[in-house]
Amino acid sequence: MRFGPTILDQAEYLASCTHASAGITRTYLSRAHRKAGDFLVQLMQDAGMDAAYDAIGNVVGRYAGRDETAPVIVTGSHQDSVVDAGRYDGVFGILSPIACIADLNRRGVHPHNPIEVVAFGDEEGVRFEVTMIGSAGLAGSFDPSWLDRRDDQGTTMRDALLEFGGAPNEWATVRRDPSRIACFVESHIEQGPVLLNEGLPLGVVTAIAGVSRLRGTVLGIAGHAGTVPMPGRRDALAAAAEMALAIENLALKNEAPIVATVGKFAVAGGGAINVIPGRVEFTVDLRSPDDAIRRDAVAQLVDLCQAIAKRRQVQVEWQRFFDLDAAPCDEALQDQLAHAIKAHGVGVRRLPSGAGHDAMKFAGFARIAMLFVRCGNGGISHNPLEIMTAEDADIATRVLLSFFENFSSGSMVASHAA
Ligand code: HGY
Ligand code: MN
Ligand code: MN
Repeated sequence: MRFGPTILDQAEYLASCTHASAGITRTYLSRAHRKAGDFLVQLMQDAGMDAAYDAIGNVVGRYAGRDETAPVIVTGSHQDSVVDAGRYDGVFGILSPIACIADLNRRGVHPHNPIEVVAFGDEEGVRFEVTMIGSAGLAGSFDPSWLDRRDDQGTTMRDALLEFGGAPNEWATVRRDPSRIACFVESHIEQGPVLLNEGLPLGVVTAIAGVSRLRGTVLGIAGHAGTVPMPGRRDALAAAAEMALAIENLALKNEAPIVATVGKFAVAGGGAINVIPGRVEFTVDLRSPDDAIRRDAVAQLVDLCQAIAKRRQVQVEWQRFFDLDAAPCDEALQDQLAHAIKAHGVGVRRLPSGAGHDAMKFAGFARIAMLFVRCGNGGISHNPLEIMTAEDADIATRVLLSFFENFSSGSMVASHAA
């Protein structure tokens, strides 16, 4: 195997770039980000790329094309992780293209188009609760008001960037000219069981599900746990818990393809064993490949929670802080990936992505494509049990390399499409 074992070793090193006492947690602009970023800058330079951090903490490596005036193939994924993460989410989509470039460089080969590999500083949104900051920077949707957002220590993104060595006031310099981008292509572990169940190492993504994220705040009346009679309590936690179950039920019972998750749930101030909770905050992440269905489900969710609040004589307020439409992948690019997969003797499987990815940020800005790679352990991800094999890392990298070497900015000739 040319690539697989080395990539897994590199992923192992990146797993050591963590700021958690146990497990893998690497958030945007942390020291762990810096350690991982410095490693990736070196890896890109060793692969023959010009590499450096950009103003907002992305690591960008560029490999010259035979025609330096040709539009750039941009590829990459995110270096940051969720809390207590797996090893490969995001990271594989950085290491695999670097391995491709290193191979081209070793052979003295330059594809027609220049290639840029990007390690996006933030995609998961753990630190500042805004996601895909890095890819938003390149794709022109970075919102400078994010620089005033604070993490749970009260540090603003602006100050964190300055401390990291970034240049917050130069955020606009990161934006690409869309006419100079040939495509954005991202390799990523599937984070689901489809390829595993069908015995396939690779898949071509057809579209990425749209997502809505909201924060609900339930306001009841705090009270003495021992003296307030049960009837008539304005228990914010009990109300919020009923809302969380109603949200789960909405997604479960809906024929339409919807997934909904209450991922964060907290009593304001942490709560106390002998106090009836007066204020509870929780988050909702709702997704669907169909934007109209997603929007309708969010409206239903708000109504359901309002009815629960009314019956329990509490209030519920919503802050909608993230909305991203479903992102279709370019058909011609899908065909080019499918062709490369077929050329390596692997069955072609096209499938949607339930997980969000940096590629979504480029939808409407550039043509996008994604290559999925099989996950083991039932497809589990956002979990330390996330695994992939060296064989799958290897075939995915060989297919991506073939995509780069045969890239055509036009559409594939139909007979070639798999
Ligand atoms: O949430 C997602 O789908 C991605 O992992 N950030
Ligand atoms: Mn993720
Ligand atoms: Mn990811």
